[in-house]
Amino acid sequence: MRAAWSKLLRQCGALVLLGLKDTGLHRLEDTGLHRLEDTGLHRLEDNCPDKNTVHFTPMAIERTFAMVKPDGVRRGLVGEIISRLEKKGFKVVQLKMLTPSRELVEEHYAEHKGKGFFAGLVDFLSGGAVVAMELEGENVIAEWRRMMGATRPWESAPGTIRFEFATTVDENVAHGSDSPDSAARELGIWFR
Ligand code: RTP
Ligand code: MG
Repeated sequence: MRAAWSKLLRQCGALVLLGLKDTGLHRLEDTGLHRLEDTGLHRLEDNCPDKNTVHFTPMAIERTFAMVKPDGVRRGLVGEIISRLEKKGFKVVQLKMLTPSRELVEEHYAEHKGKGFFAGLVDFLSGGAVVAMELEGENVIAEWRRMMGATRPWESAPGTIRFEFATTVDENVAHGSDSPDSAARELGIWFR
């Protein structure tokens, strides 16, 4: 906390202290809270736009559904992928290995029903063991998608999972929910 304060003061100067009083937060020591996290406010904005107010971004602790697809399991990438998640600071709160039924995969990918690649996608996903996970962390829905990289591996950014470990769109190693609604829906399907 002190480090964050002094970094902010270095960046924004003493005027920030006036702004702090205006927020009612004043000095953190006076509140009996010792960590920024305890306030429910997190991440000091770096830009200090008006020099009179301290801007906070509220924490967004989310949960999402993640999966290592059959190609990832077959190729022994489960440890690598979980390791990346843990090093990033995300928590694996539920995990199971299973070979999903066609029905489960069809429900999971319901939005793609009718598309040309749907049958092949269902064959592939139900054709081997997968590792299904519930993840928790700050902005984990979008961040896990960013860690995976673009759907088509050749469009994914260097360093992402799909860039590092995949070459085809059909077998792209990992899955992540694409929105809060998808995360709730998919967690309900896989961990009901
Ligand atoms: P995922 O759901 O598996 O995390 O992948 P995503 O959101 O990045 O991509 P999405 O559009 O949801 O597509 C689901 C999976 O379908 C396969 N796909 N094939 N041949 C094609 O044009 C095509 N488009 C999509 C991919 O395996 C993709 O991950
Ligand atoms: Mg998707």
